[in-house]
Amino acid sequence: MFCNQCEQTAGGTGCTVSGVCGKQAPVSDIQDRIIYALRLLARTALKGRARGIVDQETDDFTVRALFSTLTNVNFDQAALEDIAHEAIRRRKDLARKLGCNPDTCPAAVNATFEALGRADTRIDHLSDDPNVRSAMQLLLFGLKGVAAYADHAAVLGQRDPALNAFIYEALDAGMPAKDGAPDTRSLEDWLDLVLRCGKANLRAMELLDAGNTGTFGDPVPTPVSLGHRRGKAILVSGHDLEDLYELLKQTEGKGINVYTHGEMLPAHGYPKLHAFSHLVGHFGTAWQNQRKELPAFPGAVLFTTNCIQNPKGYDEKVFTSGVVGWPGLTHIKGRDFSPLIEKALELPGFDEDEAGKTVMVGFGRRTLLDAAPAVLEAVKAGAVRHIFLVGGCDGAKPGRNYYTEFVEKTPADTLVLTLACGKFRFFDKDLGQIGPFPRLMDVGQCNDAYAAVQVALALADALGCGVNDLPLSLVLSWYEQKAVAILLTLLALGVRDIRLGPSLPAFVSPDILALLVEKWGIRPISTPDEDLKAILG
Ligand code: SF4
Ligand code: SF3
Repeated sequence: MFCNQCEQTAGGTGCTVSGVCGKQAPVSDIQDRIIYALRLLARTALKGRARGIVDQETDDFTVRALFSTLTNVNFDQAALEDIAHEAIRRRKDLARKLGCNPDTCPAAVNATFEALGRADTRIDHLSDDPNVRSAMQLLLFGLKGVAAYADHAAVLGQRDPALNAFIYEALDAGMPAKDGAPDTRSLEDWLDLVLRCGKANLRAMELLDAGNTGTFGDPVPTPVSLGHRRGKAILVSGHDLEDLYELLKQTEGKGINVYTHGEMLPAHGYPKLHAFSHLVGHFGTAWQNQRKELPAFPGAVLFTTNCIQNPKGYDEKVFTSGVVGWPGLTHIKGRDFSPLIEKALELPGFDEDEAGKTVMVGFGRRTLLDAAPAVLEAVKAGAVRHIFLVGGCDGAKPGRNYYTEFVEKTPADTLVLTLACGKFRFFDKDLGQIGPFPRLMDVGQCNDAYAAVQVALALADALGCGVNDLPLSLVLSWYEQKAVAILLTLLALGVRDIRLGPSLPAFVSPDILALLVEKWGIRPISTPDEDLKAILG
């Protein structure tokens, strides 16, 4: 195996024996085969599109399949093999629709599971040129992030065939050879695709924003209890609001309280979800603490998306849904949560109420855009000196205390917007207020980077300046491939001077890094004091 797609990759270069995340070599290899099968499928799908054949089910399958290879999503070899077989089957079906024999025509050759196994699909073998290889990996990993958001959006009925066409184009570009001919793309061509991937991600996040707000309402500032209530309990982790909604409906009147975990915290801010009186609070912190925190949860647990870790020791109460998989766990199909509900009723639940702290969520796109004129006034009057966006993924490696310390040290005349699971380092801190605004505002999940972008664009518009001229600094933490996609979006929008940590991606070559520094002013985080001084002067 070789996998270097996330921030905790072994030795800062690549996992080769087994993944630091717990991914074993056979699972890594089958994920490589899936990517290769999707590249083949993409080529056939593009041929179909050129003839006006657009197959929405295959579009949906492709993003779901890509999502299944994202870090901490699916560790179940059998489930992944099914996905590879489905990619082969779908390619053959498309070839048939193109009017050719799927066993011989160029639109379907190599269409067997064994042929996939014979192909050299390792990501580190993509090119002999380290810079091209780096750009190809930036593209593939960014694409996985796009696929995750596109999958969530599709679940909520939001799709854009042009987005799927780009996903096919980018997958197809990564084929070792184009129908036998060597690839002639230059590094510039690859970098162009990389930036287009950033734009595609903006579209995917826009679709997801429309899906989430259109289905569950615009988030509004909402207090969330970190305590618990006496009674049976279910904990819901991941990003899939539709799963949470269906579960809330199915648990209504059953005497079960539902708690959010990890990236599900912002769900409380959505009116249609908040309306369920048995959605009572939030339990635990970020994904990397689940093995310490989940054993103490006295109910059943559902993972709707990343990040799942080995649930050894408490696996009998853990369930998966959507693209998530762990061998041996019960996987919920068709959103029938009966097995999860039965398990929750069997388990003891909490035996007493505990008030706990309260945190605020719900500073989503609409709320922030409505507040933008007042924020501008506060900036002009000098009450708000600077706005920081401190967000991104959390992770297990040391060095992430930087973000806690950074937020703690931000001066009292600055605002801190945050999003994604990196916020669990500081989400329960009381930073006080500036006028009507809490100094710390939770914008939402990682995909709500879309909201932050919209607010920044609106502020720049109102001030008649560019986003880079705003008193706004981005201090980001990355871990998995959705963060790669968001970073590419910011680069595609021309956002400069992003601080990135806790370490730089292993798949960025020194030359590409030099380009990122020269053209976008990207810099690694240093210390909170030094960075704050550099930003605020
Ligand atoms: Fe290693 Fe990360 Fe790949 Fe897991 S996802 S195998 S930790 S690089
Ligand atoms: Fe976190 Fe896994 Fe990235 Fe949506 S839950 S952000 S790491």
